[in-house]
Amino acid sequence: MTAVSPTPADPTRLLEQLAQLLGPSGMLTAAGDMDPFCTDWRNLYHGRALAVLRPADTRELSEAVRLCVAHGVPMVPQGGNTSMVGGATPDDSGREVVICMGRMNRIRGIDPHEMTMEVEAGVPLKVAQDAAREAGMMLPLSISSEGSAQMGGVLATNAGGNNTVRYGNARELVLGLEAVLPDGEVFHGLRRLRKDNTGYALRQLFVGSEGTLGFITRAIIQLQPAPKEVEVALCAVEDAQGALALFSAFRTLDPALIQAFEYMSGTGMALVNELIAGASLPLEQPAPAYVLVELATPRPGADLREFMEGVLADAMEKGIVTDAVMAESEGQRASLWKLREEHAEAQKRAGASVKNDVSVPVGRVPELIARATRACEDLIPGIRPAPFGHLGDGNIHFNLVQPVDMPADAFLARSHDIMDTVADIVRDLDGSFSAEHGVGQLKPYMMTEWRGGAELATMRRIKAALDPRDLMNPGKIFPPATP
Ligand code: 2HG
Ligand code: ZN
Repeated sequence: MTAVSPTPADPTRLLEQLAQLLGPSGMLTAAGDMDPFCTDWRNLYHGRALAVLRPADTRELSEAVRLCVAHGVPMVPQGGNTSMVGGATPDDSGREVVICMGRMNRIRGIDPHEMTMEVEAGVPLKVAQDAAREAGMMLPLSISSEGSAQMGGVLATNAGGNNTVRYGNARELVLGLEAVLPDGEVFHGLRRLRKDNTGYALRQLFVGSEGTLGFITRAIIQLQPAPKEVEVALCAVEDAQGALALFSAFRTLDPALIQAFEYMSGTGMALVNELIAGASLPLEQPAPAYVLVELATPRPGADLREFMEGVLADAMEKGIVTDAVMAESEGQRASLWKLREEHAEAQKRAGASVKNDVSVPVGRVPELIARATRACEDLIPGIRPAPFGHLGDGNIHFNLVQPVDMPADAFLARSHDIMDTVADIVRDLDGSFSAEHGVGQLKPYMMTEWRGGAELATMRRIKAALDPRDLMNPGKIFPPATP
């Protein structure tokens, strides 16, 4: 890859051209206005930008990219700015432009026969979900940040979330894509075909590329039938072994009914109870760990409740589940989900925390949790392991909250020790160091060790072929190349 020339000697000309192209509502240059776009959700990264661009459509975006390339100015794509790994935050050089997709926010159509939705990149996930629901269908992707996260970012990061266990990651939902390439050319792949075996599936290159190969601008999403029956239960278990046994009990009987299977530690749940208004545990006693299970079917009259009750009764008899509550109404379902969805927010309020978004083969989750808990407690006495997440996918957010009596800075100074400690165990269990949050600017240093050799070399060759001057979201995914 050729290094980018430093800041254009004088960016004034570029800024004039961009202002002319995008108009007053399409560009911000005052530091105060740009601040929210230069800081990530976790408050880990504080960058600076030359400008924040807000194109209104694909043509404007394509033109803006051509101008930036002509001036050698790096571009950072940004959707809802909910990245957990600083993937959408500029560096602190002040020479990058942030390009936000928020004005490209139309749902362009829903087809009930194909069960597809065509969305622009800036549509918030929640808005897309609601539109699918109003049309009698479901967009089967659900993440804690869905109110802010936008479809373009969800796809660019191959988001996972709560429904992956049944419907797959964002990648599995995409039939077609339109993207603006790093040179400004438009990639027209907005096809809506189930079958299209015509060479490389290029759309999949952009999914999970974290904005390093261009901007996703539009997509065709496969929807699913709306569930007619839904049952949600919160179960108390002794440990992750119990949670896994419960997962197997449901899976053996009918895997197609499991819409979500989420694990939560007692520590994490206690933080939610304490720090989130309106959240309260509906069980008599706090437990060492919990499972939230959601079953759903589009078939009316399927006796889902009876099925759930049967599995839970059997699990209680075997001592796998020690207590359980099933939601009786949509309101109660939402209350149970709140206990799970607010984990990230509660941990943010509890002080400094270190996140490990890891995955292992599902049968190894109990070992992961037991070993990583011990190792982290040995490393920093008083540390509060609060693992939770998508047990059904083997994806655990092995998060650690600072000890109560340790200053946040001192704790964060140990972040890499903690991440390395967890990573060693994950590697030993044949897992991944980033299950669903991506690599961003937080974890490129792990790529060489985990994805080195031919794998990283191939990624670099693809990147260099599409973006030879490394102008698209530089510093994300890739560690600096060693000479
Ligand atoms: C979730 O599952 C998100 O709620 C956030 O992926 C996880 O805060 C986290 O580590
Ligand atoms: Zn998650």
